[in-house]
Amino acid sequence: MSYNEAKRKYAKMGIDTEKALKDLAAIPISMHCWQGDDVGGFESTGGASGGIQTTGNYPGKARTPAELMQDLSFALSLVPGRHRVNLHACYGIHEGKVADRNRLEAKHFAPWVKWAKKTGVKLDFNPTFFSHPLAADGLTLSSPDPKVRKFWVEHGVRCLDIAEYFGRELKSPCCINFWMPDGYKDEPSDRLGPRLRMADSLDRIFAHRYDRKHVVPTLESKLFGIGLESYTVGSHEFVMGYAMKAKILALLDMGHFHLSESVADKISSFLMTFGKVAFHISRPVRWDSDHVIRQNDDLRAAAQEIVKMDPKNFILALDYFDASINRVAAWVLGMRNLQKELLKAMLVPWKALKGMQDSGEFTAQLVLQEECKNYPAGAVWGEFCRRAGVDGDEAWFKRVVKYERDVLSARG
Ligand code: RNT
Ligand code: ZN
Repeated sequence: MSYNEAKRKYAKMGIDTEKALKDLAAIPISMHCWQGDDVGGFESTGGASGGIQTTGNYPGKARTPAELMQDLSFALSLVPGRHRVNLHACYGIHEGKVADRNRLEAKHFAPWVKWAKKTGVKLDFNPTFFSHPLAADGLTLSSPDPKVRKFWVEHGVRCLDIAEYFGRELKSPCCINFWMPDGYKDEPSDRLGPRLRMADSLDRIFAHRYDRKHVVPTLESKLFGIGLESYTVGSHEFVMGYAMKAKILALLDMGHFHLSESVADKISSFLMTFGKVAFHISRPVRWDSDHVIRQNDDLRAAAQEIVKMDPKNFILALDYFDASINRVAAWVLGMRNLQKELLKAMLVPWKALKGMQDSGEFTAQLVLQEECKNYPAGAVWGEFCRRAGVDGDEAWFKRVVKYERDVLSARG
C-alpha cells in the first residue's frame, strides 16, 4: 500500500499521519555506546562485572575510541531522525596512564564532545560503579568500608561535573543515570544497613552543586544480578522512595522486574509521581539477559503508554548488549524497532478507545484494539524513512554486511 492510501485509511479513523510523522521525528532516543564493545570500555580489557553479562563472541567489536565512534556514526546513519549517544564513565579517553574513577575529569571526555558536535548528536552519561577492583565484592555506595564508599561518592560527584560539561557544551540537558550493582549472592542478615548506607552516599553525591538546567539525574532500580541473586540494595522500592525524596527521576529498565510484571503498567503511576519517566528499553529472556529489543508485546505496550502520556515526558534510552550478532546491526535494529512501535502507537485512535472504556463498550473496544493492529503502519514508516533519507526496509542490513566486510573484519 502506498503512503497516500495509508494516509486516507487512517484519516477515516480520525488519525493524521502527517502529525504522526512530525511527532516521531521529534523523539530522540539515546543509543547506548556499550553495545559496541560488550560493555568493555577503555580502561582495561577485563569485560563487565557487577552482575551483568554479555554472551557471544561475534568478531569485529570496537577496540578503541576511534573504532567505537566510527561504528556509532555508521549505525546512526541508518536510523531516521536525530538522536543521542549514552556514554559510561569507563569510556573516558586517557592519554597514557588511566585516571582512576574518582579522578575523572571533563578532559577525558573532550574527544567525545568533539565527536558529538561533528556528528550532530547530544550526549547522556552514566557513572560506572562496576568493572573496578573496588567493586569486586559487589558493593560500592553501600559498602561497609567507609573508604570504599568515599571513593565511589567521589566518582559520582566527578560524573555530575562531566554530565554538566556535556549538557553545557552540547546545549541539551544531559541525563546522568545512577545504577549500582550492590547486592548479595545469598540471604543477607541485614537488609536495612546497606540501604541506609547507599542513601547516605547518594545524599553526599547530590549535595554536590550541579546545574539542573544541564543535568538530569536518574536512579535505576534492579531485581537481581548474576552472583547477586538474593538481595539488591537499589531495589524498586528503594529507588521509588529515594528518588521521590531527593527530587530526582526514577528509571525503569524493562529487564529489571519479575518476568510476569507489566513494566508498561508502571508508567502512568511513575508519571503521576515524578512528572517525567526515564527508561532503559531492554528485553529480558528468562532473566535480565539484555537481548536486542524486538517488536514484541512488551515493547508495544510500553510504547503505547509513552505515546499516550506524551513522549516529551520521557527520557528514552536503549540498554542491551548482545555479543553474539553483528553489533552495529544490533544497534540499528533496536533503534528502529523502538521508533516503529512509537509510530504504531501514534496510529491508534486512543480518543475513541478511551471513550469506549469509559462508556463500558468493552466488546467494541476489544474489536477496535485488535483491528488497529493490522492497519498499514508499514507504509507510514516507509514514508518516515524516505523523508529522512534512510532505507525504509531491510535494505539497511546490506549496508551493514558491506561495513562488516570492509571495516569490522579487518579488526583482530
Ligand atoms: C544493569 C543496568 C545498567 C547497565 C548499564 C551498562 O543491569 O541495566 O543500566 O546495563 O549501565
Ligand atoms: Zn539498565
